[in-house]
Amino acid sequence: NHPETWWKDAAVYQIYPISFFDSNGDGIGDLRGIAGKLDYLRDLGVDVLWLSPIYRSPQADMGYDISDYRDIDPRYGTLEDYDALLAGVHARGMKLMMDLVVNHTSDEHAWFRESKSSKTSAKRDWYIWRPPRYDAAGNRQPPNNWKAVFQGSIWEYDEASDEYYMHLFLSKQPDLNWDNPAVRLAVWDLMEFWIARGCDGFRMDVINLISKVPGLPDAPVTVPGDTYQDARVLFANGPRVHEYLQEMHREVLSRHDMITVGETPFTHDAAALARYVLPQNRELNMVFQFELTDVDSPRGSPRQPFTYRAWTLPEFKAVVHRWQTLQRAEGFWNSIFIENHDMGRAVSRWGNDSDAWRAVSAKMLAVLEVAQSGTQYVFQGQELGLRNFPRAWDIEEYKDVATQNWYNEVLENRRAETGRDDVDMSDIMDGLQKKARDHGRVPMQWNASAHAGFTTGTPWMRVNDDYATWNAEAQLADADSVHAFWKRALRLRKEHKVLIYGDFLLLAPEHEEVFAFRRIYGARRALVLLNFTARRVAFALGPELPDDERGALRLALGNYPAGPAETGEALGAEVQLREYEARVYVS
Ligand code: ISL
Ligand code: CA
Repeated sequence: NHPETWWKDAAVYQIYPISFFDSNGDGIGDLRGIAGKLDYLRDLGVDVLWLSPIYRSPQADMGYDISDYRDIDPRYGTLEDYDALLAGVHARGMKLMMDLVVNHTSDEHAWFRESKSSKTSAKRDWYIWRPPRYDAAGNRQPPNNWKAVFQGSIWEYDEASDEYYMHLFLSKQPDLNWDNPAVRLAVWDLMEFWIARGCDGFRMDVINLISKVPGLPDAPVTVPGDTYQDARVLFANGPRVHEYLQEMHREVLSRHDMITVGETPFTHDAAALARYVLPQNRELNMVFQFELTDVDSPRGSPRQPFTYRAWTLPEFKAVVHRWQTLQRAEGFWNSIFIENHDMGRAVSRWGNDSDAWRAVSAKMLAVLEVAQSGTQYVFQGQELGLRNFPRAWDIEEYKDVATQNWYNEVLENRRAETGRDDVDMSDIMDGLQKKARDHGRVPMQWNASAHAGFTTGTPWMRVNDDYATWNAEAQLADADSVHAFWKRALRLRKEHKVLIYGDFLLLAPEHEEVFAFRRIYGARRALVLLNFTARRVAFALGPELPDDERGALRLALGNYPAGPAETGEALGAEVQLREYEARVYVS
């Protein structure tokens, strides 16, 4: 049921181009900068690079607002630089995925300009236009009450035509109308453009939002009094999304051997998300589901971005378990990730980023990742155990429009409620310090020189304060570093296919300190023990572990330097786990 395939074995490394490496001193990472770091990536054990968007863009949302799908943004380079980068990637036996952002374009895209130009324009129906509604008092209102992901209404009024257009994100990101077949053809065509240039796969931005519910009914009122309401249940997994992805598969993907992953936020419905992936449906290889990285988010409506909720290990384990065992018999395939450019750093959320425990807990989280079944994703800097920037940083240091809009909305509301200017925003700053998208977007920490060696100029965003001691150069010189550990962990995964393909069996689901699980692949076995606390824990291995299996298991990886990893020590009935200790046993 699980034929081994290159894209299942692959370790994918996500590059956030603006912050990876600046080759020309303008403070902005670029394609030549990436090309200069390919040996670093290959040495780490990376098979596939995924580049966040590099297309021409006004950068209202860091390139997730594309004004020309067939060109490189000048700040990143040229099409020639792209070809040279791709050649360098392929020469090292690696592959390259592009970010396909086609739920929406920029409002500066030629398609939208034409659509907006008049109600009778040939491309009017390429976007989602609706007339106003009028309330009882005769005031003009948006067509429905949906709240945009980045706050405010999803509708922007166009004076000239007296209509509104839909944007689930910023008003500078109008949604394409996928119900129009001409739009779909245009998307297939731009995919072929990049495939012809040699790209090997696509990560598809918010692909579960492309089909809108007919009639665009109002969302249920979850916060009485609020003008705009949380509409996630209405905009995720719309009625025709599978029809469209099957068409994409038929028209484009089936003709090429590619890696595809759909980003599917705003729902945790596992059965609904499995439909995108099950091989018989002929859609995508896998999706990014966010149930796990939402474990520390408030439940229910309204959506509260960047708000931290204390989580427990049993609930975290239950989510991992659900996805690891989801419809495996039918061929479901997972993507394994715990960081990306839209969230805080893993060590600061799920580990312990204090100086004492940062390295060891970052390694423990590396084990959590490589020991799960699925395609492995590593976000830039995760291999160094980079952590969130400090609470002391001012709101001005946060560059993300989602952060700014959230902060400003709360600020205005509090000012209106209290009638004062100097309202307390410390709780919002606490949430941002934990969860803002900005933490994944600070410049990469290459060495101890000025600006972490990221640029010789002035970086577009402030570099995290700890770069002098915490950087790639220092870690490459240290056999015990987080980087060295990730390299070993990625290699171990390749050597023991049980880690990639094996069945997943959760042990001690209610244990509040230790995450323990078994893996089984044919005759091969693995046992994984992770102590999620800064305490020593004695963990009893119960009767779930058969005696012959216990006898065959040998320690293959551990995150304590002089630990039993080197001794090949066999398993006792009780294991003494040190603070944040992680162990992988294999047979
Ligand atoms: O970042 C989030 C919280 O503020 C997510 O809800 C995010 O908006 C969602 O995962 C969709 O993300 C993707 O599409 C966005 C873009 O801003 C993100 O960077 C991208 O990953 C719109 O294109
Ligand atoms: Ca540059």
